Amino acid sequence: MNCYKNILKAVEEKRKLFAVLIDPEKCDSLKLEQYVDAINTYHPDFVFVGGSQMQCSVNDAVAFLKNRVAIPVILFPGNALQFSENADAILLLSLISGRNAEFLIGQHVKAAKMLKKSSVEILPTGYILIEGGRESATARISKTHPLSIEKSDEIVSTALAGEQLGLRLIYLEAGSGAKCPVSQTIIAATRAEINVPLIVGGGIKTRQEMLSAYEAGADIVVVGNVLEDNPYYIAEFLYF
Ligand code: 1GP
Repeated sequence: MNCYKNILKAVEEKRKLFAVLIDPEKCDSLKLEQYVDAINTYHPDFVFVGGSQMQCSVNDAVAFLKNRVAIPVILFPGNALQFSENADAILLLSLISGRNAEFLIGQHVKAAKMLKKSSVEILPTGYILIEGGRESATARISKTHPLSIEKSDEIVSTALAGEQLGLRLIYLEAGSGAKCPVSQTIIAATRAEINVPLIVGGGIKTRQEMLSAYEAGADIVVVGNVLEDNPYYIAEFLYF
């Protein structure tokens, strides 16, 4: 399976994609079973696994999921230690909205040799943190400031620079549990300038918010927080 090719194919066919984000730190085995059941019932396109806590271990959760779901399991790592050989792919996130070298390239240097040896598909991703109405774990841990929603030009230029550097996906992130998801204006302005697939996440709680993101030009919408209490809430997004 080649995840990137499948994403490009979906974009070409104008098929919107949906990813469920699971933070293993916030799940016991019963909750993971519920996620599996909900995923196998409502068929999202991907499951992303990761958390922003440094000590978060993803290996067990990835192995558990790989044995039970047919969709790609993609790592969404908070740092270089969050790796599992069992995953199908890894979003190799460079936090291009920030100026903390550790999250721009430092963690990547630490992981580079391990990634080269592994068969996990690498998805180089420009990760852009945008104000979401409250301080996000990403901002706190990376010690970077999110880009201001008042400066959509800066957000667009950051995305464009990421694409020019060769990053193959751009991720507009309002932060997990954001009060306000990334606005349609910002998504549309970014979409108008870049050609690579666009991921949008952070604070998306309703089907309407998901549809707004798609309408503005998101190719992949990511939802995590709102499913944590009840994974079957996936139906809100995928049961038509
Ligand atoms: C966070 O973009 C993801 O990194 C998803 O955000 O948890 O708010 O859905 P939520």
